[in-house]
Amino acid sequence: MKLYQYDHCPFCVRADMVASWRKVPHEKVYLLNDDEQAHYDLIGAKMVPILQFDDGKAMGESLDIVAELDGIETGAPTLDPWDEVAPQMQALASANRAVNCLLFPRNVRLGLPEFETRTAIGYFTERKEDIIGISFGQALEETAAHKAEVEAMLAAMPPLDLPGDRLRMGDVLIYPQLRNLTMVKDLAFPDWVRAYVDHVTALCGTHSYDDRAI
Ligand SMILES: N[C@@H](CCC(=O)N[C@@H](CS)C(=O)NCC(=O)O)C(=O)O
Repeated sequence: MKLYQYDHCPFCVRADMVASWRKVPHEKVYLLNDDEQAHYDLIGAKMVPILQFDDGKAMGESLDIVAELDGIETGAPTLDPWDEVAPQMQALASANRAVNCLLFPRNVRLGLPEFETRTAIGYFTERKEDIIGISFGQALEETAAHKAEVEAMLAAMPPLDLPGDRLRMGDVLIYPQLRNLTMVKDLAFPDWVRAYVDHVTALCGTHSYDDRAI
């Protein structure tokens, strides 16, 4: 089984964390962000994550992939179905543009495998600058303002309990977005967010970006 993904993609992290936590034998494959053909050849769309079975068939959509991975008999427990993270998801959505202004320009500066080529960086930059309506340079210059908005949003976010050693559906939904905020150097996380990200990172064998935050 192969799991095609981008390192920075929160939807991909959903699939990746479940595959790893449930010990599903798989190979992680990082596609170049501008390799449209590779994506189309697999699922007929420019989208990751993609799960490819050993017979060559492939599927997209992170939550469908999570359900598929959760259904595979591995001897490991299945996901805890608890998924009550709507307040936290809504909080993140309310600061969506500020989050994007922080993350998009950093995505291409962290040495991630999907941005190994100049053309991949150019492809992503053009599309994401269109979404935020300003250049990556300007977004970086405005870091202090975007950080302040995101920090205020995080400070007001209702805390989550740690999952213990059984991963919950709610963690699959919220962790990838919180983890990506570790790309932002010295972003002030409430203590519970920091503890939560560190706990789930260890539980799933994923990684944060603390060592290379910008
Ligand atoms: N509904 C999809 C959304 C996946 C998605 O938006 N993936 C992004 C990467 S974060 C993507 O592939 N975008 C197309 C692109 O980067 O060109 C899912 O849950 O899998």
